[in-house]
Amino acid sequence: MYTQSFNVPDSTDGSTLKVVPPAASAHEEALQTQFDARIDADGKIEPREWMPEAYRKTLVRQISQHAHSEIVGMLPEGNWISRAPSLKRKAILIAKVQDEGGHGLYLYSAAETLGTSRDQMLDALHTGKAKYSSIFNYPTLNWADVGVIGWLVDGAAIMNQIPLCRCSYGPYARAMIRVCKEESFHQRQGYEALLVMMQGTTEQKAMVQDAVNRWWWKCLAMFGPPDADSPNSVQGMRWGIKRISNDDLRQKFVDATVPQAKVLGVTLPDPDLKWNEERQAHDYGQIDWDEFWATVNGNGPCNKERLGTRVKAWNDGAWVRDAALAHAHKQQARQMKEAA
Ligand code: FAQ
Repeated sequence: MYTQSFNVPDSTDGSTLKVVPPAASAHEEALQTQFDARIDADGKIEPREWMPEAYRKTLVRQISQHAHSEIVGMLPEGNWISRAPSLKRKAILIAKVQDEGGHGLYLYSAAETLGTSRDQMLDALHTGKAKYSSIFNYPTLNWADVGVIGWLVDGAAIMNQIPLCRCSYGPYARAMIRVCKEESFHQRQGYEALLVMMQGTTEQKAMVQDAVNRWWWKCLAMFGPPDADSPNSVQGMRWGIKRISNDDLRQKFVDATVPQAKVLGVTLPDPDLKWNEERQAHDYGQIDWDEFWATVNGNGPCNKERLGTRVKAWNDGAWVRDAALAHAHKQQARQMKEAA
């Protein structure tokens, strides 16, 4: 399983050079030098400190996409709360989905420290301008999908997120520590639910295998495009935002998951999956990147449904926001009257 103890060192081949665009004035140049030195020393950048505009924009993009993924990610599993097979599983699932909502809130708060409001970020999500993880645009067809999301989707999410606990932007790094602890628990609960099903009837075992077949390749694609086609990676790594490349994380996920699949008793749906003695890693087959990009660009099986549900939730909640604002205004007016 993945825990906080999973970590790998940064590259030692000199590729961590933090190159940034040229500064506009002598003053800015000095600030830029300070910023570069902090990044090179693996220090943290905090909200009120000077940072290059491109660094700020990259962080808002990544953290807001991450926050959107968490709240859209509540939907596929949320569909099963009313159909959970027992009270115990229902209570666990409610708590898990609620945790994902909480992750969204920490992440929106971290992104707000960069000067973009939550309303702006949500507007970008609702109007289809902002991305969220491709993985949440696929349907959850049977109860085993809930276990497989915990095992594989949360497993992939942790693999990607543990290095983010060392991200150079302080609020994002600190938010990720708690998120990873909770995701690690989610991953274990998904695996445990599947272990139970795999000790059950032939039909239950078939449900687990079917869910694994449908989610495996989508989980590999979650890590993002191959390094050679990843436009944001080089700069993200130079700035200490990203610590490990998309392909390297994908490989670590494959290598960690193969023995888990064996214990569970399922087959990972890839005839090319095999141990490579020379690389000391598993070889695996071709990911369907056309399908990935179609999904990222809004044409996956559930994109419209997911976005529609989020927009409806936002509209339905308008009266709560209005009431909270009206209450805050009343309190402020009362305080001003008392102070006068
Ligand atoms: N889906 O140049 P790169 C979770 C986009 S949380 C959609 O490699 P970057 C918890 C990418 O944004 C899961 N779009 O980009 C949970 C970029 O587009 P842009 C989310 C994707 O930023 C579990 C373009 O492709 N986790 O699961 C995807 O360097 C269970 C080029 O890509 C995070 O967000 C994708 N899969 O690396 C909840 C972690 N991959 O923005 C409920 C933080 C790439 O230029 C239930 N984010 N794209 O228009 C990251 O680590 C990075 O942003 C990556 C992408 C690795 C996702």
